[in-house]
Amino acid sequence: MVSPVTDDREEIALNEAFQAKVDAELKIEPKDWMPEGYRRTLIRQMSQHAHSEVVGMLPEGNWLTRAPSLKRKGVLMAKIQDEGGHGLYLYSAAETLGISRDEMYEQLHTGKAKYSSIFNYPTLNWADVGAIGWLVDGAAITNQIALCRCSYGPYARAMVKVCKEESFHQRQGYEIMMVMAEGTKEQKAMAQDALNRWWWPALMMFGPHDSESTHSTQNMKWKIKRTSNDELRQRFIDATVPQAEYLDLTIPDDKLKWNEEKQSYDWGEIDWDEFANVVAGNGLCNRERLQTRRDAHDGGKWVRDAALAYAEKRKKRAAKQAA
Ligand code: FAQ
Repeated sequence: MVSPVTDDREEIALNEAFQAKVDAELKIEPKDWMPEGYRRTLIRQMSQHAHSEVVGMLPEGNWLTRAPSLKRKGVLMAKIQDEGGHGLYLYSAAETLGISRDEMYEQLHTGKAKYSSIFNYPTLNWADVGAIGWLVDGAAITNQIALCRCSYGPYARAMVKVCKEESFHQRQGYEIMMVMAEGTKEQKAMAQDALNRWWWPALMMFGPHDSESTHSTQNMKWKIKRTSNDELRQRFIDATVPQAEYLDLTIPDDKLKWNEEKQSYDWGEIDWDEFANVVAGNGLCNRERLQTRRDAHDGGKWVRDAALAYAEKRKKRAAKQAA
């Protein structure tokens, strides 16, 4: 029998070897040994990310029947399908860590798992679809480019494909904003209104300040996170302000100012009470979003049952032919 002392030493050696591998920029793969905390935090983050992609289809889905032209409708449909696809890669990647898709769905549908706060805001006018592409996909890419270098192989590889698609999404959003900002006075006012409502929630996507972040220190050490919440948020602001200027739209932050010394923008403060409230489930659309997801899951049960019955039938037929 192995004594507890030997067990402890073995555990320490395994942890050291794991950290050395991470430090050497080698990828961790599903069958490799990994600390339990690494597995758990990855399941948490990747499943939250997958849920965000899937729930993220809903605010834009609201505009599919009212897109202003057939071309816009086709583009929007393709974008929303891409987001669904991102959710599927991420659920598959998370399954490699030993959690089932049913468990992840259960966590989402019972409100146990989080998803990004941003998707609990309503889409009130067509310019909101532009603002989502421009700002929400823009913020998502800023975060996800860093995740392409995440230490966990399946997550990092999924992010490469996701980023390529998100960059198309960002451009189509910006193009909608450009057309509206150059349009009639009313269209420009709609674009400004959308920017006013989406700016601060987009900044909240990067999570709490570094000093308040629960997972950052350990997850930076494990190279799951490569860049901190605050650094990414600043990177996004610095890239986005000139884009707003080009549109001749005003960012709703009277403290926003170029800082020559820092070579980046100073800006105001996020309303952290609003953030906490939305994350706690009390945002404008939290209940509606979750109910829509639950209804979609229940409504799709017959499709899953039929697919399983068909797979079973094929398996039996193949076994009979082989016999
Ligand atoms: N909303 O310790 P940290 C997209 C939670 S995809 C809700 O700093 P961490 C594509 C956090 O989970 C957008 N909860 O956490 C698209 C933690 O709670 P927990 C989603 C938030 O993980 C576009 C607690 O606060 N992207 O947009 C939020 O180190 C258009 C403490 O925070 C990803 O998920 C928030 N905003 O850093 C689709 C990227 N922020 O779990 C459709 C992957 C923080 O202990 C249309 N995720 N929390 O209960 C990440 O990079 C990280 O998880 C962060 C948070 C940066 C989001």
